[in-house]
Amino acid sequence: MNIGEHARRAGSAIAAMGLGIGSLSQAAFAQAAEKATEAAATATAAAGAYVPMKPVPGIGQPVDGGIGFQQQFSPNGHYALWMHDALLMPVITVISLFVLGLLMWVAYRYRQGKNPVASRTSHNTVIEVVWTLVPVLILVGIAIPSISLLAKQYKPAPENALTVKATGNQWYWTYSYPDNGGLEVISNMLPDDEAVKRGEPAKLAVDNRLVLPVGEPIRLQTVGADVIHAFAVPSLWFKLDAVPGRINEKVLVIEKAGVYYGQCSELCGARHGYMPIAIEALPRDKFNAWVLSQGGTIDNQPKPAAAAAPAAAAPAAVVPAAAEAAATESAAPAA
Ligand SMILES: [Cu+2]
Repeated sequence: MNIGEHARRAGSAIAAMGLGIGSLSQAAFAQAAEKATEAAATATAAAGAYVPMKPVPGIGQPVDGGIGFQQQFSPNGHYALWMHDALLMPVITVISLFVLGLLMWVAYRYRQGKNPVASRTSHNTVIEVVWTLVPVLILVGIAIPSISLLAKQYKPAPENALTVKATGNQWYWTYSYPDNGGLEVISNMLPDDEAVKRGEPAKLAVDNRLVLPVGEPIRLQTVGADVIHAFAVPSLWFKLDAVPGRINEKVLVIEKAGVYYGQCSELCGARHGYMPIAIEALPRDKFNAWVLSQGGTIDNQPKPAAAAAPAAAAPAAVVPAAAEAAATESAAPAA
């Protein structure tokens, strides 16, 4: 059973109880929620030890002879790939062919041998209006989806999202999980023979992967420990600079469980090409089991407070009605 679901239900149940028993204090509620989370975590720990997932060939990694984008596994990735494949490429192709055709036609039709007397035409209002208006319309047509893609990429993660921080070092990555007891993972590239032995692509496989839950928004933060690096995973449409002295953040949603490879994408020194990224996306319960197996905790997750929030908001809506009733009641004896 999905642990998030489990504790959410537990949280809602407790919240409902809290509604019924008005005397149940906030602290007692928090304690009860914590116990429910603990119980869920223990159940998850018993579910089984973590075994690194095998990657699927051609998924989440480059393919031989590939010239296009990798298959996408995030909502922004689908949108951006659609924009590239269905909008930009056709527009570029049509314009390039049109200009090429025009040039060839002019060079042939108006060659000196066939056209000894050059035209003296210098203005043509219709053509001038057309060649101004048509490019403007094309650019507006591109700008609308382009700006909306930008907006989607800048949309911050929801408040209760899991936070994970990727730190670029010369020349490896460290991943920390502040929501999971500050768990930290150091990730180094595997030697080629070891990668191949494990059925993974050489120069992309790592010893310890960045394990993330699938199907939920993740607040992925990046920072550089020494120089500027960039955290980039093509199949998740994710690229974010890791700059010393500042934290960048972007939301990441991975739609499907699997292994996704990426690389540092900012020239960061001699071994820039040897600090790959390997993300393993797991269902929530398996992710929690992995966290526990690494010595982390499930404190902020699975968000009993977040699940209780709508329930907690409900009584607020009820209050005015209750107050109204009380007011009527108190007014009644006076009448
Ligand atoms: Cu780097």
